Amino acid sequence: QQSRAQSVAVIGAPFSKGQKRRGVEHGPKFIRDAGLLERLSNLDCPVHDLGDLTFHHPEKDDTCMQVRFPRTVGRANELLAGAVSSAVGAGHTCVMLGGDHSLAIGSVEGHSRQCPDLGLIWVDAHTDVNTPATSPSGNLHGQSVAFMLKELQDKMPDLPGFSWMKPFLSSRDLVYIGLRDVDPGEYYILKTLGIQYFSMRDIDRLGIQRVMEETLDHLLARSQRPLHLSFDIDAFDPSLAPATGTPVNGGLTYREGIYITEEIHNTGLLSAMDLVEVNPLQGASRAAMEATAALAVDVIASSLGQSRVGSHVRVDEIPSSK
Ligand code: 4U7
Ligand code: MN
Ligand code: MN
Ligand code: MN
Repeated sequence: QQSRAQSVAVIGAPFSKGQKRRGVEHGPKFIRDAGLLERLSNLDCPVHDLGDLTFHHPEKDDTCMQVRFPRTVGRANELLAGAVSSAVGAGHTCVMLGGDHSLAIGSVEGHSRQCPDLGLIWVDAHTDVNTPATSPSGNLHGQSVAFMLKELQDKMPDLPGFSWMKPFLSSRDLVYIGLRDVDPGEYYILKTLGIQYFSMRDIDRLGIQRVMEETLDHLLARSQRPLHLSFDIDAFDPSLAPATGTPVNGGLTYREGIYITEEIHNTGLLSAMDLVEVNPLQGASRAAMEATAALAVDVIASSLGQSRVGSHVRVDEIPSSK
């Protein structure tokens, strides 16, 4: 196990215009209220809370090629990309609290400005690789990866709000884990680009240990490189993470989710991460909401080194009771 006392920067992104349900903009406050900073203070690294970004929503933002709120989402991601780039440039491991998953566009783009060779691990029930033309919903949180991939460049229209960026990631630099709801157009893209993925069925067959071995082997076998983890809370089973906008049955167990993040931490290469799609207003009860937020805190803490056997907190002796 690696142990480097890298500093951590937390950036809140209270934003919801990549999808239709209200509430996901309260994610950052909700995850902080569940004790995130206190938990991270137990790890052996300094933590800087950079607060929440303030997004300015244009007054008029008409749908363009079926895409909803292109200018609002584009500009929000431009702002986020700058913030993530500065945090990583300053030497921090950057933690972005969403907000909906369209925010990964800015988070990963900003990270890649500092680390052009990064590898991306996308933990999600969904592939989020629809293009505007394949999207069944028009929601940008289901299209984030399509904006990143160089191989899809000629399938992407020039949308208002997105002129600040261009595709920066190759399909071989991406691995999906947890898939179980993939649209027809997305499946075609997955197959034709040969993207590495592990669906819930693959996890059933191989076990999570083998899945992580193959994931890290795929991204790191040729050379060590910075990793970006984009974790959509809906990767977990809805019984564990009910407070989210697009739950899908048959998701990750608690132990599978935490094993994924422990293995990523143990590479010593995690350089930025996202925790997105926590929507407190989608929880059926207060308890459901709080369980989802507590799970998000566990995912982040575990990605940053919290260990199930407690080896991240040091004790030097057994206190004497004599
Ligand atoms: B999330 C969907 F059609 N594929 O494109 C779409 F099923 O960030 C869902 O993973 C996308 O939560 C879910 O709208 C986006 C739909
Ligand atoms: Mn460690
Ligand atoms: Mn997602
Ligand atoms: Mn999802």
